[in-house]
Amino acid sequence: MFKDVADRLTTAPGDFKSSKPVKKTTQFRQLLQSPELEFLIEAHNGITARIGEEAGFKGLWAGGLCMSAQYGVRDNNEASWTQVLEMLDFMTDAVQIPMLLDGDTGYGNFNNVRRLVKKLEQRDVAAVCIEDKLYPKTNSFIDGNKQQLAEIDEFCSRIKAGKDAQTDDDFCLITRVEAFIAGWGLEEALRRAEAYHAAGADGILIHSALSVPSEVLAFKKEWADRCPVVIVPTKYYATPTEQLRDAGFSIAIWANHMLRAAIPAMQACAETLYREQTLRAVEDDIVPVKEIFRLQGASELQEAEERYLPSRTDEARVIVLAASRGSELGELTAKRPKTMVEVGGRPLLGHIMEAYRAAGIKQIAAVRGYAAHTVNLTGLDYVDNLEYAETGELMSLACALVANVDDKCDVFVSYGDVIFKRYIVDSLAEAEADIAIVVDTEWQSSVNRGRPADYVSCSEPYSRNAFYNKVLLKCAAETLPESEIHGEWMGFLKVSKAMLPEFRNIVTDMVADPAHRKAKMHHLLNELVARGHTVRIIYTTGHWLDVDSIADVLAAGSFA
Ligand code: SPV
Ligand code: MG
Repeated sequence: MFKDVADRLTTAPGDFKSSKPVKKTTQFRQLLQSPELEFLIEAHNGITARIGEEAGFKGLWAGGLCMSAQYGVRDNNEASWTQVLEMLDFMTDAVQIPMLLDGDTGYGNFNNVRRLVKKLEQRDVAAVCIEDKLYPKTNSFIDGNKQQLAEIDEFCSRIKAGKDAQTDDDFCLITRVEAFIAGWGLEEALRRAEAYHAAGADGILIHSALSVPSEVLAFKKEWADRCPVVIVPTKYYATPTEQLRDAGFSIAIWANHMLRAAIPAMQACAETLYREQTLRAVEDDIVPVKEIFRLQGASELQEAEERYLPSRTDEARVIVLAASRGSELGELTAKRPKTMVEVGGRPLLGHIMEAYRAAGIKQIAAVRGYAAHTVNLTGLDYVDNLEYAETGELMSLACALVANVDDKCDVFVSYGDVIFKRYIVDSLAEAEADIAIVVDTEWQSSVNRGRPADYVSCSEPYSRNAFYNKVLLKCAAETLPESEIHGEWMGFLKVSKAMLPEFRNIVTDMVADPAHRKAKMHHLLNELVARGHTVRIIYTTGHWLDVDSIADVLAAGSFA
């Protein structure tokens, strides 16, 4: 029967899809009733639970001593039982193996025990151990002989109430006999164990503070196999495990060893760092950060993100046309191109990069020209248009398309002097079209201010139905009769990966013609339409800003 438990699936923490092959309560009952000596390792939080499971343990002991110690308080019920429950939640979530809670005295009388059992079942805790002392208890290794034991009848009422409260037949209630700890001897220990067994306990934990196993061995000899007997060999640690095995104990609990192992490691690290004031002094003695990530199950989350998040990271890349100086900004662009002019403490190009990243697109290439060496933000790829002084935007686009012939993802194009909100990218990304552009319906303000802009005429003006009707571009120009204008193009263009090879051919074709060396992007749009391609219009309103003047730079600060 035990093989089933050993063969259980172990899964990464945070793995929501994993099924639970064997209920934790059933796993624990199998451990308790196994003819072999089984072992539980102490755990006091999610990560120690995970480490214990990874080491191969088939079960965990959520010990009161270490749980309270990790909170920095004493093992005297200073941590409330609900604070313990909260931690148990993290621990059971982190592992597939069962956990036995050290439930101290049951945190009160019979009524507290039945509520405890109910809550433990809800939290997937497989079993609880309660000890025959009074609330608030104290640790068994502190002044044991001053410890007051519970009345047998009263303690039995806690056991009965706990057993009656469980809804899962496999949930186990272990009772801990503290007679040796309190100095009452073997006879009292046996008398109590008998009463607890009769009250319904699934097992007896017989505890001893001696450095030799004489008390627990004597108990086991008399008790024989009336029910499984659990031990905590903390003080009689030198006892050969064979001796415990031969005596027929059911489970040995290594009750505080994770915390005790961690303490000297943490002390050494803290003392060294305090003294040396450099991380080099400890780096070789500690795990890399990625080991923490591994134990947390970070890779599972990354996989889930790929499954669930609408990430366009691998599906799109961006070309930012950023070669021109922008001489209209005067002194501001004497030593750097417009794309590197700072607004809100960061260059325009930095804002553009952030907006695309916020939309999940991380592959961004900027086409540099004027003062190329000053365009040096980290995290971007760069392509240089060496002829920037004699050519137009279309040549910059051609440079980028030729430099990257990987057509595995859609391409977004935008201008290096236009900042925008992520919403613009999202609406373009969602457009189901081989070629799409974003058009602002508030074109009138550009006309009124007499600013240069790319106006577009479309198959229909903006309306509530425009989205469903698939509006297409008719033409784009810097000047159009107002009666024909339906919007202003801000330079945002998306080309699908399917369309990309042909799109590249059209662009390279155009720039090969000397007449097109200074061509701008709207020339390309018209060429696409002339060649029979449909350019889908995505109408939006606002959420972007074109930096063409000093006044724009100031406005951009507040926009950003
Ligand atoms: C614990 O680990 O909290 C125990 C075992 O109850 S002992 O500390 O030995 O009492
Ligand atoms: Mg305890």
